Amino acid sequence: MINVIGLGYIGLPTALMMASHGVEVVGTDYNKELVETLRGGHTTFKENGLDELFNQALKSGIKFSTEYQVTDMYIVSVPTPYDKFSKKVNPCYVISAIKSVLQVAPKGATVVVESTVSPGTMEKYVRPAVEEAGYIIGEDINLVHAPERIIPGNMVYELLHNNRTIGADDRAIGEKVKELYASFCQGDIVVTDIKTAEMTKVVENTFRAVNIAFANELARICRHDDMDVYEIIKICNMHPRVNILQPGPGVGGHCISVDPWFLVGDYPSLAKVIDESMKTNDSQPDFVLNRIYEIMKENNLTDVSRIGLYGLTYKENVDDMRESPTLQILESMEKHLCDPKVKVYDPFITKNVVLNQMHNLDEFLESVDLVVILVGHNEIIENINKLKGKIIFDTRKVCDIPGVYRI
Ligand code: SAJ
Repeated sequence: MINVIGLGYIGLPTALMMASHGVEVVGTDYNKELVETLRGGHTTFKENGLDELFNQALKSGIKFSTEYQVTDMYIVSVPTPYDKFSKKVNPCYVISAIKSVLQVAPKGATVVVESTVSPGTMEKYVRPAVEEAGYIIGEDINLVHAPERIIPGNMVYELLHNNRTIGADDRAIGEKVKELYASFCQGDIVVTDIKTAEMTKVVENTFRAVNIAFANELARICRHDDMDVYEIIKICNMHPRVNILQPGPGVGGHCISVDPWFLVGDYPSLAKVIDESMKTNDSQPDFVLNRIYEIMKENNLTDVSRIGLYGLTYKENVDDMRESPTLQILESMEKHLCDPKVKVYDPFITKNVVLNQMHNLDEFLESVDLVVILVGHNEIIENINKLKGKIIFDTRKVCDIPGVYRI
């Protein structure tokens, strides 16, 4: 039996995937309400194919609990927040999950940490915590790091098809964990050491962050001299060895906007390109806000309440608002305007989370003159015709109506 600890964005789909491939799984989370929701037959967030996978896993007998189970294999998938000032990872949830595992785990059990951690976290924080608790690593308990790599919006497909990395002290333990993941994963699974596994995960997300920062910087250069950044990137990407990502209103989510800071925090004098890239991405919402003010001026728009921000999530077709560029824009507006009367709408966010939030696309569009597309949800792409007659600022290049403003 496998006990998956932490049933959030990564733990839940992983637990469901294993269960639906014949593995006996108990998912554990300390959040009673979340466990009750799952027991009641409902998923806790929206994701392509998640509900179908959930039903399959239920049929295969997956169980949910607030209790840690007695078993020989644990997968820990709990949040790893980072300290905004020191830029370092805060491994407190990983450590407390492992300490709880130790209280029930039989001798020789394996704990696989899937949560993203900065390189060296297992060595600097997790090992000492286990040893202080009186356990011998490699005898009483085995530690493994198997970072997740799935992208929100396409998690179910990527869980099945992505290649994976497993970092273990002991090759045989690494192979045992590989066998478990191979029960559902059709990609290649590489077994390496723990620190390499930690580093690869952070490097992958850093590569993407730096590439997006490059695209955002190009957007600023092109705006300065009125060039079309999208056309330029499109042509450059026709070169066989160039692959530039897209500029946008900023970088959100809990991965690309966070993980690269771990390297800056740990190697401040070495991680220069990364530091600058993160600063560029973090200042992109303010760049977009200035653009909104410019467009208002150009169109003699003075009534802020006739401006509509479309999209609150960090990217398209997900319901996750962590580090969302829209929230950052609203925060900056608040600083400038005190009470931003701007209207906000997102089809994925049904609860009221910000002021002047609307819950119907038609009503939202009727109430504004300038529509700022901050997230390219399918809904807006399917309803592009409804934008005719509006002033449109499209930060995601999803709308081709003539006269549309771009980043
Ligand atoms: N974004 C751009 N321009 C682009 C692509 C993305 O501005 O061309 C923005 C998005 O709008 C979003 C942010 O970047 O605000 C991050 O979105 P994303 O789709 O690039 O990535 P995440 O954070 O949803 O998922 C990433 C993935 N990492 C890589 O692709 C290297 C995923 O595979 C990881 O599993 C995930 O981080 C994670 O959990 O670490």
